[in-house]
Amino acid sequence: MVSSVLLALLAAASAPLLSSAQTQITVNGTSSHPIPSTLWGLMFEDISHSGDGGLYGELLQNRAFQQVTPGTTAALNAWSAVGNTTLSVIADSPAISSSLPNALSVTFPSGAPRSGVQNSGYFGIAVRASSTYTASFFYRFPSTLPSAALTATVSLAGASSGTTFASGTVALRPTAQWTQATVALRPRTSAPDINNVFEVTLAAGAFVGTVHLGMFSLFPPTFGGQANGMRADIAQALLDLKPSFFRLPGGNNLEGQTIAQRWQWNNTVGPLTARPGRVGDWGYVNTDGLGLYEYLVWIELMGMVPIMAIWSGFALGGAAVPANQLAPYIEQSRQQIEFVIGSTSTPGGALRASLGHPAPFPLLYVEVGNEDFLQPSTYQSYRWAAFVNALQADYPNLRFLATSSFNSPALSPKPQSWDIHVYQTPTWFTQNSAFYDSFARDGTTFFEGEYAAISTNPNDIFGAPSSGRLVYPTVQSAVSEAAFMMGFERNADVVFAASYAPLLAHVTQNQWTPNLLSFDSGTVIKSTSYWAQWMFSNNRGDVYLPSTLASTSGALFWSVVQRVSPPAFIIKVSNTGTSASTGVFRLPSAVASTGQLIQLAGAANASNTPTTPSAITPQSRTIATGQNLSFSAPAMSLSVITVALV
Ligand code: LXE
Repeated sequence: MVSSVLLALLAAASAPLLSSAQTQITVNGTSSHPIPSTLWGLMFEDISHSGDGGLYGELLQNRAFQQVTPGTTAALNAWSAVGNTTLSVIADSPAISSSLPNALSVTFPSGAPRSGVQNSGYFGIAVRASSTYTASFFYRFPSTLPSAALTATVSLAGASSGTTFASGTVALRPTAQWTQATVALRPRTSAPDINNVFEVTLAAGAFVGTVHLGMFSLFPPTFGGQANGMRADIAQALLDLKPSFFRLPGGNNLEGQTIAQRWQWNNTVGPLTARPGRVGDWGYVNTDGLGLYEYLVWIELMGMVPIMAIWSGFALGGAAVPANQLAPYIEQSRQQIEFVIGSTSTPGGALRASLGHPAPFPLLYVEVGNEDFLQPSTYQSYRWAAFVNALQADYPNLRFLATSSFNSPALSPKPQSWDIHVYQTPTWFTQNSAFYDSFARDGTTFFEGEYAAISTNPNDIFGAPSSGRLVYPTVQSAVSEAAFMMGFERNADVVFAASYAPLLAHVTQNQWTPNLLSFDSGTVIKSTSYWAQWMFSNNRGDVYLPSTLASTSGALFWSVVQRVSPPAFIIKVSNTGTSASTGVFRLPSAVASTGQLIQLAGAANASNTPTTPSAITPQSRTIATGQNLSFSAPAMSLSVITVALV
C-alpha cells in the first residue's frame, strides 16, 4: 500500500516548481509605531439622499414644505391627492413657525368620497409588521370650522394594490390655530415591497371646506431608540464596520452654493419646527432634521468620535467672504464648537444641556472648510489664518485641519493636521501605496478624509460610466484601495484617520458613484469596498511591525500588525494582479500551527449590486500557519490572516 506521504511527494514532484510568483517578506519583531485607535472611520455628508431619505430615520419626503416655492408643482414633491381633494402649497398666515412658513392647503369638495393626501416617501416606504411607526402632523382650519371634531384616518397602504397595512385614527378639533396630531401605526403584516404610501384621509362626505396641514412626520423605530434618530438597518451596517470616527457635515454639502446657503449649525438644532432647512449642495432640499445634536448623540451611541467641519468663508459657487467681513462667520463657528464642548455655563453648553446632553462631546478635530484647494488664494491669504488664530486661542486643545492641497500653497500658521482627498483609478492606488512613506515626521498628522477608486480610465476619472466610471465598487477597486490602505497602517505614525467616500447613496438618487453602501427605502447593499473596510477595521493591531517593502510597480501588497491581547500577528495581503502570487512571511517569533483566514476575492469587475447584493463577501476558513508562513494570494483578492503567538 502506497503511503499518503509518498503520494504527497509524488504530487509535489509533478507540480511545477513555482506555480506562482514568490515574494520573500521578512517581518521585524520590533514595532515602529502604535496604530492610533482613530485609524478607521466614516466620512459623511448629505449627498445622494444619504441623510434625508437615508441614514436619517424620517420616512416622509418634503414633510414640511421647506425651501419650496408656494403655488408650484415642484412644491408638491412626493405629495398627491387621495379621492377628490385639491392640493396646493401656500405661504400660510399664521405659519406653523417662522422657520416653517409653508403649508399644504387641502380642499374637500361636497360629495367627496374618502379623500385626503398621500406621501410616497423617499422613493417608497418599507412597512414592517415588527415595527411601530409614529405618525404626526400639524393642522388648522383656516376658514370654515367643522361643527365637531373630525376623525382622520392615518394609514400605510400599498401604492398600487391599495392594501392597507396599518391604520389609526386621530381627532381633528375644529380650530383655526395650528395643532399637532399624533398616532401610532402598527402594521399587522409586512408589505411585500417598498411601493407604499402614507395617507391622511377623511371618510366620504365627512367635511366640505379647506384644511391646512404641515410639518408631517413618520418614524419607524430608530437605531438604539434615539429620538429623531437613525434608520436601524443602515446604522447597523455602519456599526458592523466598527468605525472610530465620523466626519460631518461635509464634504461639499458644508459649503453651500452661495454664502447664504451654507450649512449653519444653529439652524439644525432644537425643535423640528425651528429648522428652516436649506438648499443643499447636491440638488435637493436638506430638512436639517439630521442636525448637529442628532449627529453627536448618534456618534456617541456608535462609539465613534466626531471630526467636525466649520464653514471657512467660501461657497462652492465661488464667493468668498472678504477678510474684513469674516468676524460674524468666525463667531458662528466659535458658537458651533461651544455647543459641542462648551461648559454648561456657556450659552452653547447650556443649549446642549437643555437638549439632554450636559456633558461635552469628545471633540478633538475641527476641519476648517472642505477642499479649500478649490480657492487656495483666499485660504492662504486670510481665511485659514483668520479662523485658526481666533479659534485656537479659545480652544487650545483642539487640532485644526487644513483642507487645501498639502503645503501648496503653504499656510500660516502651519497646520497641525491636513485632510487629504483622492479619487483615482485602481492602478493609481496600487502605484501609490507608498504615498505617505516619504512624509516628514515633524508632528504634522494626516486624515485621508476621502478616497476611492472611482474609474478605470486615467484620462477621465470623473467621467461617465461609459468611459470607465464605476457605478458600484468592484473587486479590483476594493483590492486596490486595500493596497493603499496597507500604507495607512505602515504610516499610522502620521496618518491618524482614513475614510472611504462617499459613504452612502440611494440606488436611484445618486449624484456620485461609486459609494461604500447603497440602499433604497427597504434594503442596504454592502459593496466590495465596504467589505475591504470591514476587513481592515475588524482586524486592527495595536502596533505596526515593519516588513520588507512591497514594490509599488508590483501587484502584491501587505501589512503586518501585532495585536497585544490575545497576542497575535495579523497579516493583510492584497493581490491586485490577475494571477496568484505567493508571499513567504518570515515572522519574528513562533506562532500557532493554524490560523484564521478571511478572504475577499472574485473577478476584477465583479460588484455587489441591487440584483446581486451578496455576490462578493469575505469567506473565512482555518489555514496551516507557521513562523515561515507561505501564503498564496489568489488573483484579485484581499486576505487577512490572524495567527496566535505561542
Ligand atoms: C469631494 C467633496 O468633499 C465631496 O463632497 C465629494 C464627494 O465625495 C467630492 N467631490
